[in-house]
Amino acid sequence: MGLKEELEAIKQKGISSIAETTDIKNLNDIRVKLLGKKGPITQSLRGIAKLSVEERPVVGSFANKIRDELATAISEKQAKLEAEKLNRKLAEETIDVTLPGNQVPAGHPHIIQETIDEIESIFMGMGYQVLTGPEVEEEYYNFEMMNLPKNHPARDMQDTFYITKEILMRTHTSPMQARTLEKHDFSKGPLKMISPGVVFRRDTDDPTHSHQFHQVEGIVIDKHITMADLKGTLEVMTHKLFGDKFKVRLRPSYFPFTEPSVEADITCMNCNGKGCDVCKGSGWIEVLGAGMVHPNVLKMAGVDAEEYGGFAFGVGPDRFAMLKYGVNDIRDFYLNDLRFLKQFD
Ligand code: FA5
Repeated sequence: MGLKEELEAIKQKGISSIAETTDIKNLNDIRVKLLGKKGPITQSLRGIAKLSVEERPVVGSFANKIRDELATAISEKQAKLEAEKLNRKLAEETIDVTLPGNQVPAGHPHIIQETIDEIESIFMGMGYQVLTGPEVEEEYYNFEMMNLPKNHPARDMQDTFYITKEILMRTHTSPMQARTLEKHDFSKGPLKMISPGVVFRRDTDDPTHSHQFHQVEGIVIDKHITMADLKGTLEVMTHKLFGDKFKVRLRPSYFPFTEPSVEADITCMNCNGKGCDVCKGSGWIEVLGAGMVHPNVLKMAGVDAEEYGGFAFGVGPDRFAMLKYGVNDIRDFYLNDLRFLKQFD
C-alpha cells in the first residue's frame, strides 16, 4: 500500500470511530490517539524519506489535510455531544410551573404597632409632626418640667423605675411636651406634634395594666386655642379609629401639667358597658388623659404663657387595640404567643 493510501485508510478508520463514539471522554481519547505524536499519521510520515523529492511535499500536504479533516471532525462531534448533553440536562431540570409553591411564612406588624400607625396617620392628616424621644429619660423632663417638683404627691400617680436619682425609665410620653416646647420657634407658626413610644411603670399587671405599655402624646400650642378644640380633636381621633361602634365619655380629672384636666373612657368591649372583670364593673375603659397645658409648663419651657396656650393629651394605644380587636387582656399583646398573633394576619 502506498503512503497516500495508508493515510487515506487512517482517515477512514478515524472518521468512523469519531462517528461511532457517543461519549466526550472517549472522543478525547480518539483525538490523542489519532493526532498525537505517537499517532498513526506521524508514524506513517516516517516513511516520507523513502519518497522522491517531488512526491514528498505532495504527500506531506496530503497528510496535513487529513490531520485537519480529522481535527475538524473531532471538534464538530465534540460540539454535537456537548449540545446533546446540555439538552439532556435541560430536559431533566424542566420546572413544572403548575406545582404548588412552598409557602414562606411572612410576619406582619404587631397590632399595637398597627394601631399606633393608624393614630399617626390620623394626626399627620391634620398637620401634626411626629417626633420620638428617649425612653431612658431625665427626671427633670419626666417630672420637674411637667410641673411636678420633687416631693410632689402626684409623682406617686406614676410609680417609677429609677436608674439613678436623676435618670429613670420614662413613666409617660409627656416629657416630649417639654422637649419640643423648648425648641419650638413660635414666630414660624403654631406647635402641633404627636410623639408615640414605650413607657414604663411599676404597675401591677392585670387585664388593663401592663408595667410596659405605649402612649401617644399630643400637643397643640398657639394663640386662642380652647377646650372645644381639644374635644373636637379627640372626637375626630376616636371616630376615625372606631367609627360609631363605641360611646366616648369625658370626665373631669387631675394632672399637674394640665388645667383643667379630663380623662376619656370608651365603652368596655368585653361587656358592652354592662360591667365585668375587665372594666372592674364600671362598663368603661379609660383610654386617655388630656387637658389645657398648665401655664407653668409653658413658662418653664420659655414660652410666653400670656400669649400662647393650648391642649395636650396622652392616649394609650394598647387600650385602643384592646377595644378595636376585642382583646380582653392587655398581657396577651406582650406574651408573643403565635397562636394569638396569627389571628390578626
Ligand atoms: C398620663 O400618663 C398623662 N401623661 C397623660 C396626659 C398627657 C394627660 C397630656 C394630660 C395631658 P395616665 O397615667 O392616665 O396619664 O395614662 C394615660 C393613658 O395611658 C391611660 O388613659 C391609659 O390608656 C394608658 N395607661 C396608663 N397606665 C397604663 C398601664 N399600666 N397599662 C396600659 N395602659 C396604661
